[in-house]
Amino acid sequence: MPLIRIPKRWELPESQVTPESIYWNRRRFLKALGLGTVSLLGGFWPGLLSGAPDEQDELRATIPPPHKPYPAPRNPRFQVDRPLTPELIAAQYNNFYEFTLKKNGVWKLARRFRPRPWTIEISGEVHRPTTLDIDQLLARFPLEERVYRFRCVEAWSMVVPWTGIPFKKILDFVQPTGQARYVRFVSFYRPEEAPGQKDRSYPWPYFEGLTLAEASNELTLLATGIYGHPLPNQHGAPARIVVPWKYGYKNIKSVVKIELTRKRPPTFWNTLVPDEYDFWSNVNPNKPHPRWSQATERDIATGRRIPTLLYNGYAQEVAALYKESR
Ligand SMILES: Nc1nc2c(c(=O)[nH]1)N[C@H]1C(S)=C(S)[C@@H](COP(=O)(O)O)O[C@H]1N2
Ligand SMILES: [Mo]
Repeated sequence: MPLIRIPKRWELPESQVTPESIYWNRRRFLKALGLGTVSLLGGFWPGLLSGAPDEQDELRATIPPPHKPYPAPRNPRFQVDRPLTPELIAAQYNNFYEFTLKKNGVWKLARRFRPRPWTIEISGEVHRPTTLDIDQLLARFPLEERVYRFRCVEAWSMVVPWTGIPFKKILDFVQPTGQARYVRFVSFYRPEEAPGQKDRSYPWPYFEGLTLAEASNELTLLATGIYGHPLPNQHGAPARIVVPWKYGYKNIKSVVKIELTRKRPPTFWNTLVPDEYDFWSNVNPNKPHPRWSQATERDIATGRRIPTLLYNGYAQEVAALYKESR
């Protein structure tokens, strides 16, 4: 029985992108009129609009309070010349297909997900294979905060402060063998907690990969927090990869397994739609997606279109990794 099906056009669409400023402004406007969140304009506006009046408080409740070791010291070397995306905007606009394909529905469905206890197994071509409990990991490696651009292949973007561990430190700890060339990442499989995983047309669990050189780059983080506190479930609690020069889908969430390999590992979106999503997936304004341009992107906070930068603005850090324009 075939489990893999080519997703329909609407399954990773640019068209779902709606500027959040419109949502929040409209909500404020309706509140001022005493109308709450009655959906005056029907289907024209995104789904969150039809929620209860206290929905913003419910959203805020998904954000874990800061506790040790948060907030971590900010690394001043990583700044961005664009304002930070407001936290609640980032927290209600997610791609996390394990829960739902609806960006503004992820935070609600992810509330019953339990990111603790949690272990991450690191195996394969390493001298010190290990399984680390997430809290052991947080105790063993120092955290730092970095502000990065984040660019989804669907042409929306944001600027967020991640808290995480430079991934190179974890690699140094497990000691890759001389045979290691790639790093494979795997997410959780818990269909009871993640309703999207009941859709067997996707090859769950989500899987991704990087070359060892990419994984060792100074930009690559294992992020465990955002905005100075632990990751809320919708952002990939308790730990996800952040590779800011690549499209969003390379930034795999809720990682349970990391394997160093000799061969290039397959990746989730490349397996599903090989013509549209390649292994590299470096942000490149000059290389259009087969179905839309990548020259510009929409800031999810302001709704404004801005130019997309080569390697998402990180050419200085990563261009040397690529001989041709990948
Ligand atoms: N496990 C898993 N990781 C994932 C995804 C997913 O569906 N499942 N979506 C990816 C995509 S397409 C994007 S754009 C980012 C979104 O991250 P954010 O919701 O924290 O902004 O997560 C990426 N990581
Ligand atoms: Mo994405």
